[in-house]
Amino acid sequence: MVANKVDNNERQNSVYEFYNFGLEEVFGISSINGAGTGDLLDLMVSKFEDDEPIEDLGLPRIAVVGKPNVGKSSLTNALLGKERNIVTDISGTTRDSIDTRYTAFGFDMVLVDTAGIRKKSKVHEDIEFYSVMRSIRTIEDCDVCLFMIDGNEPIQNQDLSIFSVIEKNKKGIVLLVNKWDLIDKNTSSTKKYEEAIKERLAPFTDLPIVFISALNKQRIHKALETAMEVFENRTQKIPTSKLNEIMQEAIQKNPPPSYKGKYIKIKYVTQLPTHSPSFAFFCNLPQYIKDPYKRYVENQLREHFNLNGVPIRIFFRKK
Ligand SMILES: Nc1nc2c(ncn2[C@@H]2O[C@H](COP(=O)(O)OP(=O)(O)O)[C@@H](O)[C@H]2O)c(=O)[nH]1
Ligand SMILES: [Mg+2]
Repeated sequence: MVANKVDNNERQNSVYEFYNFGLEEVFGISSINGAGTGDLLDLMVSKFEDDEPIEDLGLPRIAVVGKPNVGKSSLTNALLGKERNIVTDISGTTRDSIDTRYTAFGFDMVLVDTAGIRKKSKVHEDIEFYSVMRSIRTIEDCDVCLFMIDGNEPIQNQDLSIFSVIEKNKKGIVLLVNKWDLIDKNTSSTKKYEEAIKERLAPFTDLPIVFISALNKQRIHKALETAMEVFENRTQKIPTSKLNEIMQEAIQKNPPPSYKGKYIKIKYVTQLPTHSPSFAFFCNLPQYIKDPYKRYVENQLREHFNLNGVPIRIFFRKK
């Protein structure tokens, strides 16, 4: 099927991309370096192609992701109101991510708990390697990630690596700061913590943050509500007329700087028919539009439209 083919190519590309930007750093996998890496990745991708989709009802897929022991399984268990056998402390065991349809309190979604993304100095066995890759696949296969960190500690490099995977895959993000029950609220305000996190997540800081306790079931429904808001933001289609009305004004206020005496004219903008919001700006000399201007355009889009929790793509194309 053609559609499948595209998906698989996308998946393969993102696997390669991920490998390039720091598989080793995140997972400590050094054993697949060197010659034959491409072959191994090909093999791995073809393995994924054999896997059957567990359930495809077209429901929003909300995945709980984060490093080991942040409380992912505790959250899914708290929401589902039952203990399921996915909490594991046994070193070397591997589990698939588990999909559960969640229909309580007016929600209808697939809740996905992932096996932990483990940091290890070396991963020898194939099965462990596949398990690590499944965590990436969990991110690739979902719509919105409940990206969970531990409120007891500053955000870690491993957290940031997971955040990059989500962002690079343009998935919706809700940041969940868990174990908030353990925090002495007198000395640590949410506001301070929020500012500190955003500093580390920059430049992508237009995302909702929910402080929760999976243990005490505090604000766990708020977490899901926020995930659904991000889902809506991510699937919205902005009418071209509205988009142009707003963005032309922003462009007029601050036009792209001319380059070597050449005047750059942005003629119109349209949202592309992609899964996550992408915008194409058509102009005479797209090659002369630099990053600072791209950032300006992105900030303007975020200011005028609700793209909270949604990484976006912006293209400048010749017209
Ligand atoms: N105090 C506190 N402990 C929590 C909370 N959520 C999870 N934990 C504990 O953190 C540990 C790891 O939780 P688990 O759900 O297995 O984490 P996972 O590896 O991300 O799935 C367990 O001992 C949990 O009881 C929370 O909100 N508050
Ligand atoms: Mg778990």
